[in-house]
Amino acid sequence: MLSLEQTQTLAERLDAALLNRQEIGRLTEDVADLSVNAAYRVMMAGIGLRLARGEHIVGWKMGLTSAAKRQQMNLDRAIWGVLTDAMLVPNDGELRRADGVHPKIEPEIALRLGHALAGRVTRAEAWEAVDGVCAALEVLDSRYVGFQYFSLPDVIADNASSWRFVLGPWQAPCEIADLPMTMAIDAHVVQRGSSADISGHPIESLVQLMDLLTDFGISLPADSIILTGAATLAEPLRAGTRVSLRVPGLADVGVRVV
Ligand code: OOG
Ligand code: MG
Repeated sequence: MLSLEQTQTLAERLDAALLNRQEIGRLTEDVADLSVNAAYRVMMAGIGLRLARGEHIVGWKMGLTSAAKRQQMNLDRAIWGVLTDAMLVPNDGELRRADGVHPKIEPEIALRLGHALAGRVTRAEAWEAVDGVCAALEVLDSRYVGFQYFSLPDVIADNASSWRFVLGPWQAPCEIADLPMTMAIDAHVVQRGSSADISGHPIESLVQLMDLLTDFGISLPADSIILTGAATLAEPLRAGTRVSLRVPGLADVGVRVV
């Protein structure tokens, strides 16, 4: 088992990589037996460092909720990470490519909670708690060399590769079971998927998140934002482009990369 001191040291290593935009070797190169649970503790210690710098937790992300992404990363399970206010880019705002190392962008659906949620929930209970939905873009940027981590503990400790996110305008909960999702870079469609590719249904990602968080005694306050996971593979982010996501029934979301 990882001591508190070791947990903190690994979190600081990842945090320094984030701040200095410097790739580092995988944690499991040093700690071969890093477990999934220990990796989540490293992640939370890293979030603690950000909170100490004045950031606030605004939500949670689910990752690897699509079969295509699990296959691409050769990992078999959905994972969660934390979203802070410093990671939020305004809709159609500017994102500096040079602030990242090797960022990639992916199309998602976001949910917002109207009231707090604690413990395991059914799909119906999860949906009842949702008071807003929107199209969203997540920008990933692994802290590991070449965006290669190969193992669940490595990517979990690295806050599930999360870096930035963009939300479309919130709207009242509507049918989101099987919406086409089209991501474009400038005028070129680069990824097409369906909201059904997200855990079968995006609300299932929230059910899974509550399941996973129960093990850590974490509950979600009202107003929490949930990124439910990508519907397709991610695309490299290039300066001088605009990335947009169209989901019929939801308002468009976009970001300008400079
Ligand atoms: C892990 C994060 C995956 C998603 O939406 O599936 C993720 C990664 O791809 O590095 O955010
Ligand atoms: Mg994602």
